[in-house]
Amino acid sequence: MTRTITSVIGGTPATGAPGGRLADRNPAQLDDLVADVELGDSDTFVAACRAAREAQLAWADVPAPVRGRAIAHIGRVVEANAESLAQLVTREIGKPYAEALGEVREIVDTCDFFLGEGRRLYGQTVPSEMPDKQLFTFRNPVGVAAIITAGNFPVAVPSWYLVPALLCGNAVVWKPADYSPACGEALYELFVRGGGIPDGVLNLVLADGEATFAGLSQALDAGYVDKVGFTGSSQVGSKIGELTGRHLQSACLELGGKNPMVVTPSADLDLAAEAALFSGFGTAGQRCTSLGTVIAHESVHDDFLARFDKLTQQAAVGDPTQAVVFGPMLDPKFGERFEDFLGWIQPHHTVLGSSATGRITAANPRDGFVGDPDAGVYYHPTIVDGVRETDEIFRNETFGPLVGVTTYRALDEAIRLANAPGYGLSSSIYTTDANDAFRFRRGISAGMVSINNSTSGAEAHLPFGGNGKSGNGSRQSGVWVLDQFTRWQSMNWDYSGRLQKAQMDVAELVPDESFRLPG
Ligand code: UN1
Repeated sequence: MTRTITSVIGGTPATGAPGGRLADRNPAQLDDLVADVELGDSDTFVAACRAAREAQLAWADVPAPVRGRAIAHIGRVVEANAESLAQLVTREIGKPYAEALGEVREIVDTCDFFLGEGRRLYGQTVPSEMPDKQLFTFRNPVGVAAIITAGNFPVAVPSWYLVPALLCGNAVVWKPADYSPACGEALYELFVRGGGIPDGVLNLVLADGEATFAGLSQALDAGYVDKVGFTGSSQVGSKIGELTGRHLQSACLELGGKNPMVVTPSADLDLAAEAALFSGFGTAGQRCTSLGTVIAHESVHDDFLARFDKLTQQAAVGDPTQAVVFGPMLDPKFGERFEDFLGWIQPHHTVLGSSATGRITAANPRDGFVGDPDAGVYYHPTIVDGVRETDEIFRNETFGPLVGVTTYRALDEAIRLANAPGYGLSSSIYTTDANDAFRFRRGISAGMVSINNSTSGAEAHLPFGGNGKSGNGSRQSGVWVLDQFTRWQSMNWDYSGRLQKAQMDVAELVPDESFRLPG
């Protein structure tokens, strides 16, 4: 069944396809047309921001506990639609169904966390330095939030923005990835209908990256946007940071990663290999938290690699509706780019993990492939051993099923290697030595650290985000994201009936500085 989907501005579909039409295909079965998409252009984006601006003040006047109830309703309606939403995620971006269900769960978890925040959105009462005066703090909504998200988590990661942004009283313009528009439309419907969100408070824009950037720039110039949230590549993230910086705004940026896993001599190697398989190849290596490089102590390198290779060779790859470790690339364009990354493999590398490298086809088969490889865009899992610090493969994110492996001698060297690519999203260490664990935590530049767990699988109520090329230090999830979608306002109230001047009219108790206890 193919549906036509469009942007929605102020509750009204924006038809006419000013940005052209797009055939949204199932990457596991390219002849399956998921949706016929009418794309918007930069004007569509601006119009959506204007509609959000018009709706925002009335939404901010809805009491926060009532907004919290809307979030509660959204959580329940997502739960009631979990299977169909997960099926759509699998169909549109090829995420294996079990994982897609987990992704839907992450929306529900996020709603469960924030529904109570509506009754809690605390400010403080603070003592004044003067009598008959009281100080207060309030959290105010920022205003209009423009949210631009990737399609590797087409519904969970957007919910990390939309849920707290709406809860805090902001109006939102959401632009999902151009390869996950159907998931975008479904989530939009669940939020608006399931939450009873008024027209204009949440707007959906389906557009390509260029039109979005131009529209965002115009909307910022027009003063329609107060906050930008972006999940995607470091390259586009830095352009968005530059643009918002010119408007004296700081965007919430969640960017790429080159996430390291250190395997120490005391590690449980079976556990480490299982984690490397899950975080290296789950979602075909297309999570921002995917494992980039294993940094194994030289004494356990061979043993670890043998186990990791065996698990990878045996892993079920293929049709994402079946029980597989990973399915196709999110979209054919990621397959094309992955071919470039495979070009970084050098003669000094040893390649393991599959019966071949490159695209899986009938002519370039993967042993045990589940389904018909020629129907979709599938790639062999690729382990590249012997990577060096100067290699492109070591230094850059390789969005796709590729994991590098290198060695170290002393933990300080492992930490240095782990930080060297300059990202800083997620990281992991396998050890049973508490000193190693804490030294690693202290030395690693990443925003997230796993001890005896993979680099993926962050829970929805801990701060999520990175440093360096992975982001500008903004954090999503839990109470920490409230600082992205509210601004602190301080208020002082003087009821003394006088002008009491701060710092000047302050009483002082006089100490006897010469006092000493009797010797
Ligand atoms: C992402 O890839 O953008 O920790 C987010 C994880 C998931 C979220 C990843 N819960 O892997």
